[in-house]
Amino acid sequence: MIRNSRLILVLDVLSRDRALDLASSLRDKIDYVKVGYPLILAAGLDVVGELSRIAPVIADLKIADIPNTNTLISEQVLEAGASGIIAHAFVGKDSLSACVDAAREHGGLVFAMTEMSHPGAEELMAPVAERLARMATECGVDGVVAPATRPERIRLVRSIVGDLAIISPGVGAQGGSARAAIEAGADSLIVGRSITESPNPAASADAILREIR
Ligand code: NUP
Repeated sequence: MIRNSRLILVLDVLSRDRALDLASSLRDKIDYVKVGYPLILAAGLDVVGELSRIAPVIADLKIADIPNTNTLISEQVLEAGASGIIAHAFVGKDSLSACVDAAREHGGLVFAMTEMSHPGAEELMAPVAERLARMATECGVDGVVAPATRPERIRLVRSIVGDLAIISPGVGAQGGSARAAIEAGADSLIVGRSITESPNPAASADAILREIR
């Protein structure tokens, strides 16, 4: 269970060695690392297994396909060593449930995307985010992803998902405040560039941890 965890380190870097170095040097400050297409495409799926020996891995492939394809994608990353996966909710209950089923078979967690953190998400995702959060809850996900760039939306999502985990990207590089996101109801912050592109990643991670503790 992710609740009470606080920092998920985003490894959107294109080098396996850099990813492993960052994870190793920050392992005492973080609860999970999150990898997505940039690192997996650049370094190969094996990087998931390598990282999982340092910290639990959330695979952020924003899985969004028909149920059968969602099952195949989920199985690939879970078998490679991921402890959690992120899937889009907008594709529907059957597709999201396929990810939940695959995760259950592998002892992994599923986080559903409700509303993304970038400005463009306000156009089409925000108007349906409450429905997506409700549907995700009905599918039995472990948590949802909600935007630290819009804390009021985290508060709204919290009122819908009850005790499920809320993990929030958008802190720092995208303009969101770590403290505001936690105060609005986020359990964990997903943070990348403001740590990984800092001249002193450890100090930047510490600064975020101080802000939320
Ligand atoms: O809504 C979302 N916003 C977002 O930034 C959902 C995501 N999964 N992400 C991811 O979080 C994004 O793809 C990136 O990997 C990370 C944020 O990184 P950064 O802005 O802290 O560098």
